[in-house]
Amino acid sequence: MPEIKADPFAFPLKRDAIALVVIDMQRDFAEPGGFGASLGNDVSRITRIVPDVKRLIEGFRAAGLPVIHTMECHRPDLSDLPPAKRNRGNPALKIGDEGPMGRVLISGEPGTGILPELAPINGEVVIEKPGKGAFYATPLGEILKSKGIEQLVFAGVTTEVCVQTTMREANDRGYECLLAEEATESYFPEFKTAAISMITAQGAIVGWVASVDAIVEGIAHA
Ligand code: TIU
Repeated sequence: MPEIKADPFAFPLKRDAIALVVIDMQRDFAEPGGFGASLGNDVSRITRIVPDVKRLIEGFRAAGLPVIHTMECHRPDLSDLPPAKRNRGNPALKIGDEGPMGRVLISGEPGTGILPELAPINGEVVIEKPGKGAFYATPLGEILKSKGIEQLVFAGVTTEVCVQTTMREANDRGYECLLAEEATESYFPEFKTAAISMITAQGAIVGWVASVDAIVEGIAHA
């Protein structure tokens, strides 16, 4: 079986059953005036990974493998937004409020959209998710099943919140999970480091981590 050089040990690649999941590379997390900034975060940390995420996406497209995008967002009537989530963190702009990029994290608003450099192309699945995890209250599980996917590569933001939550959900559902190290980021560098340690500890208890180069090379040459 082909392998991808990874931590804590080589990732056993199933070339016909792997997909990329790009988590929440949305303007609301990466641009001033969005949700991430309203929570008091330095969003420039997020924009810096865009070239690496792009390289990974292009590697999957070139290999003819599925790319799935997620967006954290809610219905305009807020019926899928628990008050406990709306009120959490006391942000300057709450989810659903009118901000400089439209209503914060609401489906269809400009700020909720994926960064233009990383925009989905025709045929790629886009999952709108009301939670931090991409399996909760979404069709992701059924879509992966219908495509015969058994392994998932993860990129996107933030490493310890939506990426780690989704990796844990996927791991419990039987998927082998591989995180692309330079293609994920946190507002807190120490949280990214800690999340990667938690994921890969105890013999890859949640999953593996590898460089973008190792992943792109692995899927290209398998
Ligand atoms: N996508 C995602 O991670 N949503 C968050 O709210 N993350 C934070 O780190 N705030």
